[in-house]
Amino acid sequence: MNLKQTWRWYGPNDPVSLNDVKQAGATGIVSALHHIPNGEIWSETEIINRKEIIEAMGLEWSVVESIPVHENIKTRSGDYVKYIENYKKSIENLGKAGIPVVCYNFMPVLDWTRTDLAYEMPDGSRALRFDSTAFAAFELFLLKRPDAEETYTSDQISKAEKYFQQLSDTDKEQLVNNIIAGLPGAEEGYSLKDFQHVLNTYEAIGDQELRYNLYEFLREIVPVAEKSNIKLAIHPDDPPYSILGLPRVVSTSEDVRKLLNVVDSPANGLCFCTGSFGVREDNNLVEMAEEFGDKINFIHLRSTTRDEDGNFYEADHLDGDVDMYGVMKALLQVQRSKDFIMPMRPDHGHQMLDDLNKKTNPGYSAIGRLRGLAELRGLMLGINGNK
Ligand code: DNO
Ligand code: MN
Repeated sequence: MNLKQTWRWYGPNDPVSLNDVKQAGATGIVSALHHIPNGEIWSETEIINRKEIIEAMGLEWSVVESIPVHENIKTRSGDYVKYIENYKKSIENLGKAGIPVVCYNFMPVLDWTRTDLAYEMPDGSRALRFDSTAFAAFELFLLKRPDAEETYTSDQISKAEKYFQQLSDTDKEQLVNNIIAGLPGAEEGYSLKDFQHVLNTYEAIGDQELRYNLYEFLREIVPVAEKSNIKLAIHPDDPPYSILGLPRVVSTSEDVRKLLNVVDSPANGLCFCTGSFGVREDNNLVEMAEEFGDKINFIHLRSTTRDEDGNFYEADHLDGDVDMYGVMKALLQVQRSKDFIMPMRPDHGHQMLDDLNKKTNPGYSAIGRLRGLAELRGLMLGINGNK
């Protein structure tokens, strides 16, 4: 079968226009109502407004990415009951508007995390990167998280210290912002002052507790999604390992297996993000595509180059450690019901060519993603032939 070629669009303020998206050859749009505060209901009117803007361009709103999950739901504290009810209402309203897929994630405190947003590649383009020494320098010497030292070896600590010493004040500020100010799509951003306070809300929440909170959330929202004809797609942890002492519960195949078993429904599905899962060597992406295929409700395709210290950078889509050919082949073989074409999007791209002179959303500039989509489309055609 084929995949639906989609493109993430941040709404009317996105520097990449819907017309640009059409020229990139995508037919579906992935979008969210970022102006609605986290936790509030997405009204039918707001949804219809966005839908009309997209359809006026001859495109389709294929996926919502994301309805953010309020921190109180993840910690099951404060007003979480109200926030779950609001979440259900937003799902129902999206169902009424006929939006087929809703993506979300359950990462504590931070959404995706990088230390460097302009890592220079040998060809002069710029990539996003996670450097564990830079991250340790942030955690140990800028945030000064009380228990942080226990999570590092003495070797890592001295490396981080050396790294920290050569940073200028501007570099330090930049590093803090890269990590906690909120990357595109992350609905929450923090300042160094608030950040430790937010981390403290997870004091009593370990792996088991976070899992429980996710599974309880699924038990509540999956039936509503199913009734509303919506397929949910949980985005994996990025990076797929614990950071800042916080638990992570969507990082491995075993995590996915468990959460899909909590509620057996076509509505309880996965966003198969190859770039995120691919940072762990023990995640065999081809096997995962085969095993979870009928529950993959949304696909993010990108590659990463990793090393054994947990460092990685975002490689070109057909380069790096992801076996994109194998993954694509496995995905194209997945059998789904006739009325569902799995939506995929090129997840991120390098800042390159003319975009190097523009202010762009990190990872979401036009030309790098256009290149990614074009390569992926060619790969698809090469595998499928003229089917
Ligand atoms: C990471 C990316 C992110 C993602 C955000 C919001 O792999 O896909 O940009 O979109 O976590 O969902
Ligand atoms: Mn992704």
